[in-house]
Amino acid sequence: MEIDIRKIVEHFDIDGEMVYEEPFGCGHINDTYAIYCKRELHPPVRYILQRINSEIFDVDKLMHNICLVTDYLKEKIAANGGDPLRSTLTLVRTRDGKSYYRDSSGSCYRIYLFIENTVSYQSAATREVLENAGRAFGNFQKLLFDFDASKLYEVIPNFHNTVKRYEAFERAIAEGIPDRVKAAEKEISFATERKNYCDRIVSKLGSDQIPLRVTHNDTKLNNILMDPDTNESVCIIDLDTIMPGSLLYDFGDSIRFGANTATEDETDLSKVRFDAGMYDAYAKGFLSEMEPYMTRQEIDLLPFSSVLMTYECAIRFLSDFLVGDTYFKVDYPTHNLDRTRNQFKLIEDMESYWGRF
Ligand code: ADP
Ligand code: GN1
Ligand code: MG
Repeated sequence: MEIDIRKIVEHFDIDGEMVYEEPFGCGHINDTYAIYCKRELHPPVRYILQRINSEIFDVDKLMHNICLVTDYLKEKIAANGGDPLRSTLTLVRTRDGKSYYRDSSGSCYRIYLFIENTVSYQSAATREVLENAGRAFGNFQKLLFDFDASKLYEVIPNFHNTVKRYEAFERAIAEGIPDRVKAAEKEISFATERKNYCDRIVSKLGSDQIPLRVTHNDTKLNNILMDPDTNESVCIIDLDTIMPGSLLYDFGDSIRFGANTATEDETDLSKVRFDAGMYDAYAKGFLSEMEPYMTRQEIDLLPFSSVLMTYECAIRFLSDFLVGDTYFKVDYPTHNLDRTRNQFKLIEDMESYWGRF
């Protein structure tokens, strides 16, 4: 579908006149563009425009959550002496004061201020980066510690409910494309052998042992913008999945991505390894912020959460491969199967380091 970006941008209260746009970033869900604008008497300015994936999100609920959370974070950041325009996302309103614009075809768009002089890493960086990422996500949890979780919609119900994810995987095997089911026999067996992992966290969620908290739920390294000179975290982005959940989801998902020696898309599996030093670095940063607030069980489950979140992501990639790639963006027909193999290699490595759980 051809999108007239200029027409969309006209609906927003931006500073300046749009000159051109370019596709931006490597997300699997939304379409992201950098928008370049010229201004009189001031240097040019960029914005981030996103077409929100309304196939998977209820956009009203999603934007409700993002507005509440960013407003709350801005107050806290300012009270702590930080810069609320750089340390969290800032939405640019539409000319009629809304947080997003819906066009006549039903597509939904939002604009954020572009946070300049930052990078987002696509794969394991250095231990220093991982420690800083851990501190950033720990701090994010801490800032949201008193936020009333009941104000947030569960924007994708059961997002990290691994038991439900497994049920969806079983449906994908039963109803998937027969050739694909056959091609993925080995991977299906790998997943089925570990079915007993699925309920270990979700069955205790909401108890004293694993309290329900406000969590980010998509804590990939590329969802943090970092200062390229100091490697300090600047801003946590991609707030689409903020909702009630377990801190273990956030921790484990960061390890899945950040302690992999290769990217999630690497097909040469000899390059895909679990780096325990990266794990330690991330854990050190995360615990430096959050340990006093965590329960014993949460601390004990940190290694397992890394395996579980890798497993859950892998069965989501695998299910999507089986049904014909309807959820994650893919570049070629076996992309989701390759991602699955990559994640399973990582699990094998984690299991040989920690033992089977
Ligand atoms: P997705 O949900 O598709 O992953 P993201 O919100 O994570 O979309 O955005 C995709 C990429 O765009 C990010 O990884 C980051 O590189 C870049 N990005 C997003 N928001 C901003 C921002 N406000 N300033 C600068 N870069 C951003
Ligand atoms: C998606 O939006 P993005 O690319 O940051 C997905 C995550 C997966 C991740 C795997 C809303 O994240 O849950 O872990 O891909 N987000 C959604 O790379 O499904
Ligand atoms: Mg993202």
